[in-house]
Amino acid sequence: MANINLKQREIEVKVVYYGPGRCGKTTNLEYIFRSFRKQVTGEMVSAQTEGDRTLFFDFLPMGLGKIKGYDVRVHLYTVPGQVKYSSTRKMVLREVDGVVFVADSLVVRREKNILSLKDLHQNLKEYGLSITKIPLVIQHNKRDLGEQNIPILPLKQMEHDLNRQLKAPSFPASAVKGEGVGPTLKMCIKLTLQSLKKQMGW
Ligand SMILES: Nc1nc2c(ncn2[C@@H]2O[C@H](COP(=O)(O)OP(=O)(O)OP(=O)(O)O)[C@@H](O)[C@H]2O)c(=O)[nH]1
Ligand SMILES: [Mg+2]
Repeated sequence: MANINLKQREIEVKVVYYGPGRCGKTTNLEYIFRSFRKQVTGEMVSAQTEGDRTLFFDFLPMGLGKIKGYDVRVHLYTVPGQVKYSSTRKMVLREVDGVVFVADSLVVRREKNILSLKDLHQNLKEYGLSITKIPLVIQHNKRDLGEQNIPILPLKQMEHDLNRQLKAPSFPASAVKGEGVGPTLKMCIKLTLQSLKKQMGW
């Protein structure tokens, strides 16, 4: 449930970018930081990194203006995708309101995508949340690699692997080019706010 401050009339929702190591979560946030200047309300914080690997999390605050007199803020986070940071991933997911699952289109990452989605499912469950109920968007990232003749998974295959039961809204993307990043974020925010309104009885 979102963090609601009745006195100050502020609502804070948390959106987490989840997915296997190197799928492009941090790259999504970097693009959002550069491209949504109007909505971004502070610096992007990358808490502990090693090269381009996230060891803890990335954080980016955004403001969406007012809804029903409440100042609505969205906090974007990424988890560290590497398998060994399991407990940090779970911690970042605490009190999550919406999730973007970033899948890697590389053929060699097929199994990693599936395992990471299972890990998300399990971690949500441990917080009493359901992957079928939480606002969720799936992003099939790195589509640009196909143009360089690097083997990528057909979208149909990725949808079958990851989304045949969930049937979440999904977007092809290239986070390095910024393609599909905005639509992914906007859809996740839309679903998250819909769910918030429902919870608030609005
Ligand atoms: N070609 C291509 N490369 C990408 C894309 N998105 C990310 N990358 C590259 O993939 C590498 C990993 O990207 P990150 O954004 O750091 O991945 P991450 O998901 O944050 O990884 P962890 O922090 O380890 O979980 C970087 O070298 C990125 O430049 C994309 O859409 N296309
Ligand atoms: Mg990262």
